[in-house]
Amino acid sequence: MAISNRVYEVMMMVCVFFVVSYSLFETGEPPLTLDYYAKTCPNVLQVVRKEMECAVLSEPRNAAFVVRLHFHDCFVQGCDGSILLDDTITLKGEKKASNNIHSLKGFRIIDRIKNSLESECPGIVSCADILTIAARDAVILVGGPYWEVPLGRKDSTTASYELANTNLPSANEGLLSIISKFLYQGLSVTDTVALSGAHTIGMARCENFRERIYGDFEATSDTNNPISKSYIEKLRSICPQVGKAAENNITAMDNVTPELFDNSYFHMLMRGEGVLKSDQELYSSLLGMETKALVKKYAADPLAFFQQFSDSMVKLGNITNSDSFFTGEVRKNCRLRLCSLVITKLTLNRSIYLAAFL
Ligand code: HEM
Ligand SMILES: *[C@@H]1O[C@H](CO)[C@@H](O)[C@H](O)[C@H]1NC(C)=O
Ligand SMILES: *[C@@H]1O[C@H](CO)[C@@H](O)[C@H](O)[C@H]1NC(C)=O
Ligand SMILES: CC(=O)N[C@H]1CO[C@H](CO)[C@@H](O)[C@@H]1O
Repeated sequence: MAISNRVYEVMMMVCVFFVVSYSLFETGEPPLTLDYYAKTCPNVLQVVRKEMECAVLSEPRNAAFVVRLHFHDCFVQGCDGSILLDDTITLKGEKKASNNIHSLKGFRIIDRIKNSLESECPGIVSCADILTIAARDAVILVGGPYWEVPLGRKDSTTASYELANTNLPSANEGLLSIISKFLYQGLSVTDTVALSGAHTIGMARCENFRERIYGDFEATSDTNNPISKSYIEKLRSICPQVGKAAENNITAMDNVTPELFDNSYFHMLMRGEGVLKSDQELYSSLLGMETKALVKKYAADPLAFFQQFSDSMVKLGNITNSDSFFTGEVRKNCRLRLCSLVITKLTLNRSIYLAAFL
C-alpha cells in the first residue's frame, strides 16, 4: 500500500508539474494538421473507420449518435472530449445537462474505438480527435460527403455542466437565439443552416417536438394535402398532447429518408413539415430572410449542401479551448481524466494532504 501511494504521489506531482509548466511557458495555439498522427499512429484513420463501419452497419442510428456527440462536445469548451467524461466525486460532467440527459447516446462506440487505438498505439490519439474522425466517418457511411479532418486536439481535464446548459441550442428556442449561439462559437448563419442539415439523419423524442406539433405545425404545413395531414396525425399519435407516458417515443427528423444523409431535410422545411420548432424556423421565421434563402438553396442543390456541410464541419471541429491545448492530455479511457485517477485514489487515503494541494 505504502509503495502504491508513493507512486500516486509522484504521478500527482507530474500532473501538477505539466499543468503548471504548460500554462506558464506556452502562448498561442498550435494548429491542427492533417498528418498529426502520421508518425505516431499511422493507422488511426483505418482503425476508426473499421469500428464505425461495424457500428453503423449494425445500427444506422449510431451514425446520428456520433455526429451529435461531436457537435455537443465542440459547443462546450471547444472540441476537447469534455462531453465524454463521466460524473465522479471530483467532477461534474456534461452528460446530465438539460439538452444531453436521456438523449445523448453512442458513448460505447467511442469506448470501443478508444480500446482498439490503445492496443494499436497506446496513449497517442486523443478522445477529442477520435470523436472528430468518427463523426466524419459516420456521415460518409450513411451516404454523406467526405472531408479531410485536421487533427491534434487534446482532451480536457475539465468539463462544464453550466456551459452545456447555456451554450447548446434546444428544440423550442427561437431563431435569433440559436443563431447567436452559433455566432458565439465563431460559426456563421450559413454554418448554422448547413449544420442543421445533420437532422437529415436521426430521431427526436416526443418532449422535443410536442410544442411544435400542437403549435404552429398546421400553420406552416399544407393541411389540405392528405399526405401532410396524415403525417401530422402520425406525429400526434406518437406524441400525445398530455401525459408523460410517451416522453421517450421517437420519430425521424427526416421522415422521407431517415437513414440517408441527403438534402431531404431541406425539402421538409420547404413543405413546412420540420419536426422541431428550431428546424422549421430556419425557413418560416419572419426574421429569417437569409436562412430561408439558404434552405431553398440546399433543397435545390444537394452538392452545394454537401460542400457547405463539409466546410462547416471542419469549422465546428476547429473550435478550440486554448486551455485544453496546454493543460490537456491524451486520456487512456475517454470517460476518465488521467489525473483524476490519481486525485481520486489520493482523496481516499490522503484528503488532508490533498486539501493543501488544491
Ligand atoms: C441548430 C440548432 C440545433 C438544435 C436546436 C438541435 C436540437 C436537437 C434535438 C432537440 C434533437 C433531438 C434529441 C432528442 O429528442 O433526444 C436533436 C437530434 C440530433 N441532432 Fe441536433 N440540434 C441542432 C443542431 C445540430 C447540429 C449542428 C448537429 C450536427 C452537426 C446536430 C445533430 C443532431 C443529430 C445527428 C441528431 C439525432 C440524434 C439521435 O438520433 O438521437 N444537431 N437535435
Ligand atoms: C481549421 O484549422 C486548420 C488548422 O488549424 C486550418 O488550416 C483551417 O484553415 C481551419 N479551417 C477553418 C474552416 O476554419
Ligand atoms: C408511442 O408511439 C406509438 C406509435 O409509434 C403509439 O402507438 C404509442 O401509443 C405511443 N406511446 C404512448 C404512450 O403514447
Ligand atoms: C488508510 C487507508 O485508508 N488505506 C486505504 C487506501 O486505499 C486503498 C484502496 O485504494 C485501501 O485498500 C486502503 O485501505
